[in-house]
Amino acid sequence: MRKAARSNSRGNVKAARLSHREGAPRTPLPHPLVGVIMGSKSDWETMANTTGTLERLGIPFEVRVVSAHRTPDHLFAYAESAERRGLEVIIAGAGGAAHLPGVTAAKTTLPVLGVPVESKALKGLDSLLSMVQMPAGIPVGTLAVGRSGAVNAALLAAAILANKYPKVREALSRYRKAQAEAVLARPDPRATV
Ligand code: RP5
Repeated sequence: MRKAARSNSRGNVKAARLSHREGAPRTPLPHPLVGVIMGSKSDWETMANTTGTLERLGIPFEVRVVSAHRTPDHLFAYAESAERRGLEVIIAGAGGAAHLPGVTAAKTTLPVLGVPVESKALKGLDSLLSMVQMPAGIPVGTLAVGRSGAVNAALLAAAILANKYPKVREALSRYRKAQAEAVLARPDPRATV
């Protein structure tokens, strides 16, 4: 599993053609601002794309396995204490009957972003619908299924934090600029280098 997470991280770097130095603020921000949670250790391969992107933007985060159905009391304690502990955004990844983001959102007023993890049985359609179809009153900002959603959850969290932290705004701008330059530098899709 650790090997998969490492190779995912490298994959992101390659895809966005970014280095840590290009994206991250020069002076680190203080305590964790983003809580990255997932329903199972088996979600880590996907969610490593979230933490890898946060790392490249220099955004401090914490990462935990917290299950809505296997450890519901722990989830309640986590969500209830999140704001008090200084978190400003929670990113929750889960698969199948993916109620983790919805239950988390019910227990905190912090913004909760949901990453639908691709499930074996239904390829993540179950995860997606479980998150995106929240009834009116408790929102979950649901991203795409799998790696795209995991990366974009980190970028959306950065956009939320950028309203308050100029360093994050700058890091996000650098990320976008490097991404655009990488595309413009290789206009021929047949090129191998
Ligand atoms: C969900 O069930 C998790 O988020 C995971 O995606 C899925 C399967 O979990 P495991 O059986 O692999 O632990 O709670």
